[in-house]
Formats: sequence, C-alpha cells, structure tokens
Amino acid sequence: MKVFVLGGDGFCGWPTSLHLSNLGHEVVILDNLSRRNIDNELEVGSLTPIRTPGERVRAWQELTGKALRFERVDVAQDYARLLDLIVTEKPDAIVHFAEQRAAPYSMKSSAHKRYTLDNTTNATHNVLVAIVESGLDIHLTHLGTMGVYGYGTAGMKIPEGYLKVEVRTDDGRSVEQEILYPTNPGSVYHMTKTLDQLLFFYYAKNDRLRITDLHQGIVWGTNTAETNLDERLINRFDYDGDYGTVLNRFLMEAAVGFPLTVHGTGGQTRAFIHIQDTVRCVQLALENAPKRGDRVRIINQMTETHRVRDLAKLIAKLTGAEIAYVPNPRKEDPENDLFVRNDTFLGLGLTPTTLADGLLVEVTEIARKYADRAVLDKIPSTSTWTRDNRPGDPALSVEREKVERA
Ligand code: NAD
Ligand code: USQ
Repeated sequence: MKVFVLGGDGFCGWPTSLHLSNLGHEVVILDNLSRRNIDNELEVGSLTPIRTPGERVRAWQELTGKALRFERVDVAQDYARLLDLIVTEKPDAIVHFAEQRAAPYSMKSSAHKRYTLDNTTNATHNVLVAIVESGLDIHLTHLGTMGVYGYGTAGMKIPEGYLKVEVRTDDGRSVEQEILYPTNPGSVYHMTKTLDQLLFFYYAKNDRLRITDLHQGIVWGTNTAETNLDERLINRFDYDGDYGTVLNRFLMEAAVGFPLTVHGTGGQTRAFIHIQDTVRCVQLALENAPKRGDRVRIINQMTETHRVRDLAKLIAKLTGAEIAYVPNPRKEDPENDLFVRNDTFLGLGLTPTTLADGLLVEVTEIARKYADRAVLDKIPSTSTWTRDNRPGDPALSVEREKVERA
C-alpha cells in the first residue's frame, strides 16, 4: 500500500511510519513540525536526543534500503497542498496523527485553547474534504482517545464506540437503537476528539468514506523494534508538565531523583498501551479496513487499566523513588473505576506488551541513560483547568510517601 502518515514526525507517528515501511508499504510522512516548535515555545525538549526529519529518513534508508519520504505541510492550514499531494500521489490509506495532543497544553490559556481547537478540527476536516474532492477510495485511520468516553461507567465495560439503548416511543413501545457512546470530554484537547468523531460520522454517512477511529489509551514506552535499530532513529520521550504523560513521567522522575507527582489522591484509573502495540494496532487497522458504506469503525486501542497511585507505588518499589501527592491541576474525578472492551484488536492477533515486560527496560535504557538531559523545573504540571485549581508542584504537596524498595 501507499500510506500517508500525517503527523509522522511525532511520538506515535514516527515509529508507526518505520513499522509500516518495514512491512514493505510505501510511506510518505506529512508533518509541519509544530510539535518541535512547541518544544521551543515551552523551552524544553524530548528527553531522548531525536534527530531532524532529514537525518531520520537518511538513517532509515542507509540501514534498510527502504525509501521513506518527508513532506513539510500544515494539514490544518494548507488545504491546497494537501489536496495536491493526495491527487498526485493517490495513497491507498491515510493515517492521521496530526493534532495537538496534550490536555495540559490545551488548557494553558485562551490562546492555547483556540489553537488546539483550530488545529485539530481544521486538520481533520481538511483531510476528509480532500478525500471527497479527490474522488479516491482512501481508507482513513485516525488516532482518537479513550478520553472521548470520559472515564466512568454505569458498571459496564465501555464498548467499542457504539452503545445499544432502548428508547420509549410516544405510543409506549420500546425501540432498540445503537448510538455513538455519549461523549464526556475532560479537557479542551479531549473535546476536540469528540468533535472529530462527529466529522467522521457525517462523512461516512454522506460520502461513504471508509474510516477507522482508534480510541487509544495513554501510550507509554519509547522505542519499538524499528526505532531500536540505531540511535539516529530514536523516538521522542516527553516528560515536561504539559506533554509528558503519567507513566513516562513517573519513570523519568524516578531516574532523576524527583518525587513522583501524583495528582490528588491518585485514584484516577486510566487505560494504557505500549508504543510497540500502538504501531501493531495501526497495522492491524490498515489490514482490516471497513467497506464502502460501512459506519465508522471504532476500535478501543488499549491493553491494561491502572490507577495512578498504583503505578506510582509500582515504580517507587522498582526504583526507591519518593511519592509526592500534589494538588491536582485538573478538574477531574478524584477516584474512578474503568472497564473497557478491547476484543477487536485481541481478536485480530494483538499480543499485548505488559507493564511487567517493559518497565525495567524503560527505567534503565531510557530514563536513566538520558537523565542528564532533563530540565527539572519543567517537570511540575503548572497548567490549571480552572482558577480554583493549583499547580501540581511537589513544593505544594499535601503528603509524601516512601515505599520500601523491592
Ligand atoms: P505528537 O505531538 O508527538 O505528534 C503529533 C505530530 O503531528 C507532530 O509531529 C506534529 O508536528 C504534527 N502536527 C500537528 N499539527 C499538525 C498540522 N496541522 N499539520 C501537520 N502536522 C501536524 O503526538 P503523539 O503522542 O504522537 O499523538 C499522535 C496522535 O495520537 C494524536 O492525535 C493524539 O491525540 C493521539 N493519541 C496519543 C496518545 C499518547 O499517549 N501519546 C494517546 C492516545 C491518543
Ligand atoms: N497525572 C498525575 N501525575 C502526573 C501526570 C498526570 O497524577 O504527573 C494524572 C492526571 O491527572 C490524569 C492521569 O494521570 O488523571 C493521566 O494523565 P496523562 O497526562 O498521562 O494523560 P491525558 O492527559 O489523559 O492524555 C494522554 C495523551 C492524550 C491521549 C490520552 C489518552 O496526552 O493524547 O488522548 O492520554 S486517555 O487518557 O485514555 O484519554
């Protein structure tokens, strides 16, 4: 297949591009490097020393003999160029990662809220319109989030996108219907993903576009089989208070001797997936595309659920790190249970990489190895959801805990 990877320079997009290229697909990366520019804005960078797109592509060609192309294009702003690339290159599939993906960044200020909404919604709508305008039968696979559902349930497992409901009609009958699972976003970022869902719903219905929406949990880990081939291919590792995600942050905090920053009581339960499984899931999604006229195919892309304080204790046991229960900068439920269906990918042959398989490797081969690159004052999460929330700074911590090292 010829595959366009939008956002192919990012944390999930880069290893996916290499994985697909390694499988023999012709991959073209489209990225505007906005993520690298945001690093400049925030005055922080990847913990791992990522190379420029040009160096990455040359290293891949040198090592494998496989061609990988990079096109610098803003998918949200440069519609004409996007359409031109689609019409001239005629990709069979497009994988869409090109969005602003950090919840804390999306909540920093009104400018960040507006940018997140403009960028994500325009990027998604432009891709959909361009596919329609091209007249080509391109399969679009988008990276969505578990956060569209919210993280609570009425005691049931969260289904894969659709919910059967019983509606009482005016004449007293009861009719069964299937609806998109009600959305319940917890940040402007997560809200943009719920808007994406509606755009997909409409274009699948109106133009019979073939669309897969992957509702992914929090990705942890750094490298995959392909990025491990050479240091020049290394993947990015975000640890700062805006872009770092919880498990990778805890691993890095432990490595640099910073207390593990548990927001509130740490009772939040979330879904997780290793980056190696992300790239495999995208492969499986491409190999099992919906047919023309099908509704949007929604798949939950996660393998495990964990409570934040349990993760902190696990890593503290492994490393001897101290845990700090800091004020929660976010407006979210302090405690929740989370049960999720993930039968589709398991049925297609995904064999999950578990925390037990990968945690120690991450601590020793990534977090400790690159610890000296960390800027410690960028670790606390200072972006607050409302005026009433306070930064997640250990200096303001309510409680400290030392766990016996195993
Ligand atoms: P990332 O920020 O590392 O990568 C996104 C890439 O898209 C960057 O390289 C950026 O430069 C590019 N981009 C952004 N806007 C663009 C535009 N307008 N035009 C062209 N390129 C643009 O993020 P990531 O962690 O790789 O996430 C990728 C996708 O996966 C996102 O949509 C995110 O919501 C989703 N996702 C990520 C996670 C996670 O834990 N990282 C979990 C669930 C879902
Ligand atoms: N948290 C802490 N301490 C920290 C960082 C986070 O306790 O130092 C808590 C947060 O308060 C939250 C949970 O950990 O309750 C998860 O936070 P996160 O930053 O790891 O994840 P989130 O903001 O939800 O976003 C990430 C990705 C996003 C993706 C989402 C998947 O950045 O792109 O969509 O995970 S999901 O969470 O399933 O919606």
